[in-house]
Amino acid sequence: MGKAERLKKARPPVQKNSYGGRLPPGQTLTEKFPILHEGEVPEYDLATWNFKLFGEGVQNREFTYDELMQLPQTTIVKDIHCVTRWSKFDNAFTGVTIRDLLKDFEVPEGTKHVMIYGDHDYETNLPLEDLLKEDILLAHSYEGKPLTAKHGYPFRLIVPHLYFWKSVKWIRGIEFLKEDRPGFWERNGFHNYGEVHNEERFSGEDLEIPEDEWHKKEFD
Ligand SMILES: Nc1nc2c(c(=O)[nH]1)N[C@H]1C(S)=C(S)[C@@H](COP(=O)(O)O)O[C@H]1N2
Ligand SMILES: [Mo]
Repeated sequence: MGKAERLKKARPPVQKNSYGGRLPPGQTLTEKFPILHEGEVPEYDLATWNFKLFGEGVQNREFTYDELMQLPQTTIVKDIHCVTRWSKFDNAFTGVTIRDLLKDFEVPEGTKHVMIYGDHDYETNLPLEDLLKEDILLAHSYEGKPLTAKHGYPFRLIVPHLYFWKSVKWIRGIEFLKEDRPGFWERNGFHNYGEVHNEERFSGEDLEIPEDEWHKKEFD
């Protein structure tokens, strides 16, 4: 059974408090930081690590780790929401906003979507408009300390308004697309967009169920 199928079968947690609507429907608040991903945690040599912007009609750009660290630095404090039903309030992430990253970059005319790539072979799609919101961050630090390997060191994306599967860990590049294409979870039963307050969890038939499957998993 796939992950989307398992999540659909799980029981919803009792929702006692929505914190004035701040906690999206069907979510449970946690103070821990669960760790979820497919595959192995990558190891890197920062001297050879790189980050790429590419796509049809794009003047490809490549950044080294040092080049990214020299760009303007921003800290955002945001709530995060995982489709497996945990939410965590007030997370401080520091890094480079996508707006700053793309300041001297020409997005080709007609680009409507992007694919975000992370190791190992993870990908997720976003509308370009969402990528360009002011709080979308290429983050290197969490609560003032470098991201741990399991949370995405050296860089991860943070997309606060969508479920956390869109926040690619170990990010390596962004592809600019004229036409939308589903990413990994989007091909495996998850919603194409994933807005948290609308509960856009699954594709296809209407969602039920939550699961707090993260309880069985790792966290820190
Ligand atoms: N490269 C990569 N990024 C990923 C994933 C993954 O499997 N690989 N999983 C996603 C999912 S489903 C979630 S919920 C979050 C979890 O981030 P965390 O482990 O820091 O809580 O990472 C997202 N980013
Ligand atoms: Mo997830």
